[in-house]
Amino acid sequence: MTEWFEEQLHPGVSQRLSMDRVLFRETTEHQDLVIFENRIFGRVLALDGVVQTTEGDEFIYHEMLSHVPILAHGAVLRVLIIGGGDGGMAREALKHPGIDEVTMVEIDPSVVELCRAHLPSISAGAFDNPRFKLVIADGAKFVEETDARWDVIIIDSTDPLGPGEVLFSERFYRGCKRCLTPGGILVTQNGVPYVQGAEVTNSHQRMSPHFSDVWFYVAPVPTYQGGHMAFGWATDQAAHRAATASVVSERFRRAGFDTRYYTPEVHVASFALPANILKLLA
Ligand code: AG3
Repeated sequence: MTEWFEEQLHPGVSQRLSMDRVLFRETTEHQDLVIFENRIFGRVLALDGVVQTTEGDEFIYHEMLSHVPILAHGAVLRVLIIGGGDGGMAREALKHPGIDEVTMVEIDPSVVELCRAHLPSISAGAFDNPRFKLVIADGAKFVEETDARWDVIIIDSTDPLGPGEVLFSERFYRGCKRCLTPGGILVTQNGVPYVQGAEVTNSHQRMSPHFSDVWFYVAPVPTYQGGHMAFGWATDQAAHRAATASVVSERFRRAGFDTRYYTPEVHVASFALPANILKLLA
């Protein structure tokens, strides 16, 4: 009999994926973790009952949350990832030859170890890249204490439940601002607005005191049920969001790698918000 993984993240709806093969299941110090194989999405990582990433659709999320800020900025040397234990975000950021260092601050070392063992296609060697630095720490504390600075900060978090909750607080956004170089960009995983609209409203309110340009951009990620996912965007350099497809395209060409979802045209278009999402901006 097929065993099903059932995600009940939103009251009143659920998403089920067949667990065609369970590769690993464990309760770590921080969360409940399962890695299984599904015939449509390939290997799937779920934490505390919520799908975090799948081999099938991770490219949309990881490409959009890395290449949009990096290519909009145009001169990124250092990237900080908060969360991101599966390594997919680090993999994408490291594709930019101009980036000297990618630091990833993950709270749960077992996510990194287990993804390295059972989901190696996601990190694809990123953890062994000499430009990659892993810090096992609480990201919220880290941004308040470190003396280092980054040009782009990517929040690759879970939803605002459990260990991920502080990563949606005003205090955390203030910490991120503190660690950005002038004109640096903060981007965040900000939920699926159709079913998690309050996350957009809250993050917009909580980022606005610290940044002059706060916005969202969108992409649909099939296993993040409910339509578009929203990504938060915060910077003091308004010109970054206005970077045109031709400017971005020249930077992308120079970076010299291929993508599966990201294109310069999609980059620019992703900042156009549908009316129902615009309405969530306070
Ligand atoms: N973290 C984002 C998970 C969001 C899932 N939530 C949801 N369906 N609303 C992904 C980690 C990938 N590196």
